[in-house]
Amino acid sequence: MTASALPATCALLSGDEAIARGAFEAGVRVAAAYPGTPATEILEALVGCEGVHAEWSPNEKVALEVGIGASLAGARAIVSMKHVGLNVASDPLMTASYVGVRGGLVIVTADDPGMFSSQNEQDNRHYAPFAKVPMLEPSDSQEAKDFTIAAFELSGRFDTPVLLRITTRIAHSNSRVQLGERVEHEPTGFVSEPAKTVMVPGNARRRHELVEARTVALREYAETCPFNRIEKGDARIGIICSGVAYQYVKEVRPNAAILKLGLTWPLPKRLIRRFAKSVGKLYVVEELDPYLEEQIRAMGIEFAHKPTAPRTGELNPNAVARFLGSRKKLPPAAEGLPPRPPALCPGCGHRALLTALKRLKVFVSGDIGCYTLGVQPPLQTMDTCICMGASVSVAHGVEKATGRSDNMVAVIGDSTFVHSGITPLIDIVYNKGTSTVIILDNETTAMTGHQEHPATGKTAAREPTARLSLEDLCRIIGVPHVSVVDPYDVKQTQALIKAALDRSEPSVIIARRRCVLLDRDRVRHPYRVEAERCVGCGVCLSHGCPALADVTPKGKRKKKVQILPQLCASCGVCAAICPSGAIVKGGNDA
Ligand SMILES: Cc1ncc(C[n+]2csc(CCOP(=O)(O)OP(=O)(O)O)c2C)c(N)n1
Repeated sequence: MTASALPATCALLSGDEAIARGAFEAGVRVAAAYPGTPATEILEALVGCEGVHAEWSPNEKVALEVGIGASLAGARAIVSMKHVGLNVASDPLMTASYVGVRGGLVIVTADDPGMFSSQNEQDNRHYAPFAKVPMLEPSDSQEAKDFTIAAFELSGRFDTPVLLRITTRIAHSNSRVQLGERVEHEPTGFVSEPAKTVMVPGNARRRHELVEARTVALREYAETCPFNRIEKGDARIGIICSGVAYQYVKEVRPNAAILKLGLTWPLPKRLIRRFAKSVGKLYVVEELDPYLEEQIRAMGIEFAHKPTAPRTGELNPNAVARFLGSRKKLPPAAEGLPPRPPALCPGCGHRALLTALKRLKVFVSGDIGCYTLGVQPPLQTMDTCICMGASVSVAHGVEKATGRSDNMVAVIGDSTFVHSGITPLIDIVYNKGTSTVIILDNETTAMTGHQEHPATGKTAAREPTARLSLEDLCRIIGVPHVSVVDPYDVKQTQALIKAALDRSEPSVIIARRRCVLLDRDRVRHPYRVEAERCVGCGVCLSHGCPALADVTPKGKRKKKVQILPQLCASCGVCAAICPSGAIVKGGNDA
């Protein structure tokens, strides 16, 4: 069914959009997030909704604290982030569990099995028992909306933040959703109640007891929660599942008896026992960790399968069929498509900067953003990448271990710097480090789809606001050498980096070049190769620009390069690095 054929009360929504819709209908007042695939679209869908303040916070910890504040003022609040974002927000999460809520607080964690765009594939279901907060897991967009509304109700009823856990497939798959009206929830206003909201040990001890009592109440609720349901079927096989795994099970074993869990913490133990007793062979199908499996085994229930389900990567119907011993072979989702690894765009300022670093032959303490693609050939200029902000502190650690900072730079994007690069820079200055930090300022959060951040001077709604000056910030931190350079000027960039590396004081270089995708309408003057001057050295290919095609005839050593005018962004970086001056502006060499 196409979107246009849907009745007016229905819409074809992605899981992310459905969560946003659910929050809207539930009367949410405050939505805060930091971008991160696959959660980004939740906040984006809430921007501009009447009655909702939707903001990009500088990072996930701040976003959650904003949500806590809003909830304590009696408003409903939603906070969304990708799985690793919850690590950043885990400090407030653990204590928010003690404090509870006044409005209602829903925290969306969007996990990324298969790591389509993440640095790890941690299974955030573990956060629910860890923080002792209830967790709901929708299996499609309708449930994403319904569970969001239910999450707000649970939050208020049990005085707890509620975790709504989705995965990439749920976040980005579209399905039909029945729409409802918004129900307003007027904020009550903030009232002082230190025993609930000031977590000094004396208060926290009492609140911890309440958390334990809440867990007992939630366990009881889980037994009758309408989102945990048995689907009767051929009882020779019984399958326990949740989230996207439910969809795969339905595809592979449509007639099996199923226990579909929507509330996956705490688990409905009596319901699980009842189901286990009622079926022949019992299976649990889940993605990533044996989260359900271990809890159910701990209840003394055995499964027909050994613990051999794939523990890495994304599930799919064929993997589930194999696991359940089904001979059913389903067509793979995509067959025969050529692999298309992500690449830096032609004209990307990051490539220019990384080219300068490659020529200087320095180690690069890397970070997370488009520039991480510098790890791929032919650039291969990235030596570490751990988590957001780590480039700066890792470089400092290397310096303190080796006594050298002249052979390594830290590179970090503007959004990532604001997210978590500022404190490690303070650390360098405070602890007498001498590292060189390069902020790759493309004036946006490009990797996740061009979201605004404090240094772009625009809010989530693209309204003008105070613009954080990165250079002023670095100076005020106490960095003695702060400079700004256009990375397209490869020579000057190289000279600045060289000077910074030679110094025995910390330096920050801001390599500022607006993301090319933000300026698609810019007039371009494509470059071309002058065949007479080209010596065929292939140096121009070493920076990996997709606009440069290697058209060397088979068997020839001398390189022949062609610049594709339709791709050339006229940044001039290839011309700058060409040792024979064979690349010139103007025209088409095709
Ligand atoms: C804790 C955490 N939150 C969010 C993300 C998702 N993410 C990856 S890179 C990035 C920011 C990229 O922006 P920037 O640093 O400006 O670099 P650019 O992509 O623009 O080059 C984000 C939000 C993440 N990997 N980890």
